[in-house]
Amino acid sequence: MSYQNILFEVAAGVARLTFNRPDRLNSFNTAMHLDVRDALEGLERSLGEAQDTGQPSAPRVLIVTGAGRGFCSGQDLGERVLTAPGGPAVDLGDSIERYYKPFVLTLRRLPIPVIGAINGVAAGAGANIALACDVVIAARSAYFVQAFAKIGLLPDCGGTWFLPRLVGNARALGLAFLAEKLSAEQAAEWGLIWKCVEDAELGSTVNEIATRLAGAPTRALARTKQAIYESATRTFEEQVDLERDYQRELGRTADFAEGVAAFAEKRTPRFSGH
Ligand code: T3D
Repeated sequence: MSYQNILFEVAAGVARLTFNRPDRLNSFNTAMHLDVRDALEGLERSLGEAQDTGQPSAPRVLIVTGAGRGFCSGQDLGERVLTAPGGPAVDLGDSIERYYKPFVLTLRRLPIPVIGAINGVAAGAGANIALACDVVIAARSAYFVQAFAKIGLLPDCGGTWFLPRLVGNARALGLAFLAEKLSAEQAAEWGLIWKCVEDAELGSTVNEIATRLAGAPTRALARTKQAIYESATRTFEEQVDLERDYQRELGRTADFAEGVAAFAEKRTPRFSGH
């Protein structure tokens, strides 16, 4: 399937979604939202079918990245010019409900790891779409900006949820109020992202991690992702109970049998993802 505003490819178990409006720093207009939605709906369908049928060809990892010098600069403000004084108001809540919310919820819900490959500036919604990915790797020249306060908005796409949890209230409020650039290196030091790598190494690092994850026990990773994200709303005891239930389920998978057999035979496991 080819799209006007994104690239979407699947190869060797790895799906790659590339925001592709480089002249607008990959900001989101409605057409790009629709492309992203279509691609992710297709991906979720194929993952559901793979789970039902045991089909081996479904993607086992998703990479999200941007074309050109930016990752994503959030909402295309060209589509918001009409909200200037005197113009008809655009319902931003509607835009979030229709597009941004389903997008970030899908990234969190996908039963495969999502790698954010942050190739350049991630601003506004773009910064928080990056944080909605499971493993975030940024090029040294990339940076994050909670640009919202500059235009009279608050961090969305989960920003007010991610930031305090990842870096604490003091840094969350500083980032949101001041809308200053946070370098990739500082973001990694603060624990906002997994790691910062040299620009020239972003592609190879991301590909290496994607290849490893595409050969990992996918169902175990899916339950790990779910358990970690769900921990925000559970007590310690509830969480241990959840781990018990998921472990019971994982103990019945082909990948667990393969992992134990490979250990006993002192060889590398070949996980099928089932
Ligand atoms: O509205 C709703 O639906 C509600 C949801 C809102 C979510 C949001 O994301 S609100 C926040 C929107 N985003 C921003 O406020 C960021 C705006 N952009 C910037 O602040 C800067 O562009 C950057 C800090 C990201 C990068 O700066 P710089 O100096 O590297 O690049 P630049 O020159 O500003 O941008 C390059 C071009 O991309 C430029 O166009 P030109 O002059 O070459 O024709 C610029 O206008 C365009 N561009 C960058 N970001 C956006 C954009 N055009 C439209 N919308 C953008 N967000």
